[in-house]
Amino acid sequence: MAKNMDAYWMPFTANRQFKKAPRMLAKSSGMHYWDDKGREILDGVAGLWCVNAGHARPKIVQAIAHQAAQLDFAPPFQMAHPLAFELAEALVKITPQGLNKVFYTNSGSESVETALKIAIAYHRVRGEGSRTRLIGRERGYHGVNFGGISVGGIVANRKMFGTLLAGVDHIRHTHDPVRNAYSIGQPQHGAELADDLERLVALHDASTIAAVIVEPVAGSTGVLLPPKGYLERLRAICDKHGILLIFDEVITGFGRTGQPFAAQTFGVTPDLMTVAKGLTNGCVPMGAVFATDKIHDAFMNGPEHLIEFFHGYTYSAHPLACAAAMATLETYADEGLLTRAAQLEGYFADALHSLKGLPHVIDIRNIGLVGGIEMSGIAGEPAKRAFNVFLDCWEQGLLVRTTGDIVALSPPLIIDKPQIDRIVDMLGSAIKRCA
Ligand code: PXG
Repeated sequence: MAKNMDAYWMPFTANRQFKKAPRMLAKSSGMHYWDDKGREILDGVAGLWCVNAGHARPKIVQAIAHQAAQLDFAPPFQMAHPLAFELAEALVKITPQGLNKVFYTNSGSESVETALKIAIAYHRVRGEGSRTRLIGRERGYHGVNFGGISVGGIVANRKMFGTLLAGVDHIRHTHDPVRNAYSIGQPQHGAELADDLERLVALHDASTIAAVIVEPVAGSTGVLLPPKGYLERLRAICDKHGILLIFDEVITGFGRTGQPFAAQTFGVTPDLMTVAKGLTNGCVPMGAVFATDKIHDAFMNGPEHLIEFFHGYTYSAHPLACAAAMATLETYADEGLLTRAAQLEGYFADALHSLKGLPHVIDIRNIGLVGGIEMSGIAGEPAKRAFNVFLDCWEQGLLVRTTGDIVALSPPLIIDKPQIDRIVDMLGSAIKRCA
């Protein structure tokens, strides 16, 4: 236990509650954490949707240690190191067709800011500088920086922070429990919600709109799946109006939905794609934006000695992150992890949906190795019921995530069937106890 807990102001945390009853992690390996008292905790959320290959994987650990001794830092502006290029080549082998260019960042939030800036600048370099408007979606989560919370649609993340970016609008979210509750995989109803983009085109005119950003599966807001046909329709409307489509795959990237990327699972290819988390198995902070050749090439004009895109971070393509990402991709390939969620999807879905009928459970949603269990809230105390379930799971030795009154599951992709059963058993008994 830390001696003094005053100085650390914790992110996205109920600080006072935490400091009264701390939950401290001390060690991790494979599917498990251990707390500071030596208790084993089964990881139901891959840390925070990121440790897709499980914890402390040898190749990754060794790669980071080796790299730290070999080349600790390399300035990324007007300089480089070979691993940055090798990693980009390795990445574009698994990205959806056409997304062949990689811009490195250090987090999902930075990937989002980067993608939004690329979109606006792209239209400008090709002579359509009037396209500056950004469209997000209600309930969307795109990180915590100003661009991301502007296109995002989670009210608690927005309301405290003033007027945000100008020129942003939102299409409607796709959550429709009346028609779609307890869907297994993609819900049947709601493709027509994509037409909401036509409403915004009618209001603002396409000539003012740069891009639309959505999560293929909305994660942070509580696991909302795209209705069948929805993403296809969004793609078609973007094409019709010359609007770029950005998929935020920070959560869905690197195998979560059964293919390397959700774009492949759903058969819809965006123009820009943001990733982070599973890129390095969560071991070193790193994010990236994937862009089409067409977008990248539009910037490659003007005098050759001039910088084409005035954007980047001191730690873009950090050697330790590149080493971790290379070893992560190798581990994914060695063990077939980027498609393993597709094999386990049926078993995971059955296990999860067995919780139907438990007290206060009002919906269960799933795809690949992502699950959401929605509960009705305690009257006048939103988010309390799910938080109680979270605490009960922790006491039993299971880590889950909650948002509002929704419990989210996203275990490491190395999970086996008995571990799926254990997660669902512990979660079920927590739900009953918290009824
Ligand atoms: N986009 C998406 C879709 C995300 O899920 C980010 C961007 C931002 O990434 P960084 O690396 O800047 O945090 C995320 C992050 C949760 C939860 O409980 C999810 C995230 C972060 C914190 C909590 O669901 N996702």
